[in-house]
Amino acid sequence: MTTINTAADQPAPRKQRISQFRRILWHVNRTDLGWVLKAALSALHLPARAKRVARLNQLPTKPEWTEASRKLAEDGYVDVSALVDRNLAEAVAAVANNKVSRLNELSGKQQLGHKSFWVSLLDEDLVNGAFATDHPFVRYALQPAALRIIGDVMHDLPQLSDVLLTLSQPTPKQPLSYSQLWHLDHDDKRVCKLFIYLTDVQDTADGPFTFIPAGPSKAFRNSLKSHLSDAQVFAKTGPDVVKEMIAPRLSSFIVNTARCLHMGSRIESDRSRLLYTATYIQQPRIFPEPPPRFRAVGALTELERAVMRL
Ligand SMILES: O=C(O)CCC(=O)C(=O)O
Repeated sequence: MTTINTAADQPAPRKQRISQFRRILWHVNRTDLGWVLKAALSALHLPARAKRVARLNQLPTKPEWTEASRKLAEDGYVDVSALVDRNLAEAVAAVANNKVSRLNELSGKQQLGHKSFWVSLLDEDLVNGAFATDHPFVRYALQPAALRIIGDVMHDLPQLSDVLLTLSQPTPKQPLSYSQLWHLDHDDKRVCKLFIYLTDVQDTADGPFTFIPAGPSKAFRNSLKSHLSDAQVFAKTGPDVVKEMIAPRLSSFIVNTARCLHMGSRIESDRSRLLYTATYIQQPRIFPEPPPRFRAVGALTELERAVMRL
């Protein structure tokens, strides 16, 4: 008897199997099943977790940081402008202003082309996709106040996943897209973002970061739909729960973007908005770990190394 192998009998090629695996993770991560997976992964790495928690406990603590953590845990957001290091924020702003002054040169080289309203200006600072750990954007994200406030919410030393500078510009006559529409972040189950406004955001025309606090955002959990219109959102919550982050330049805030439905960058007419973002997750990551985002330059503490997985 001759056996003829059809394409269907063949094992799926490795690349295809990986992408099927990712697709399953993508679905699981968006539902409460993701918490079961997260717990199982954490159980497999208990000694590493204990070490990270011990490191978190080495960080200094202050009553106002504890209060900020409580608010972040309860509402999903907190203004930390008065708690973070103003000099570090100024250093971030200085780098950002330099980039914007060279906008035409840099946007020509831009690699992240899919969001026309967002210009990524940091590509030139990367070596093999990684930031130097002495870069002001990384130093801001590593400050003890941020790590402690987010760490106390995650009950774990946070992992710094990425830092980003985005210039949002008006896109007249184009339909809203990507993060201009309402969404939750699904980088992992626990995601917190630390932002700094690097331009004044005075009113809606400046395209503020806009969100629904954690409580009313619960209505959007366990959904496989990615990006929602105002009509779809307001049909569930009404518009009154919406908060716009209207705040001056150098204001800094933390949002649990996995819990708070959010959108922004709806810039009108002649305005533009410059925003710094640091993204933190809790280890172990649900998705396979991406290539390193940071490269060690200068002296680093063990705690900082742990935060960046170096
Ligand atoms: O541009 C904005 O304000 C929204 C940003 C956003 O959606 C995000 O950082 O996840």
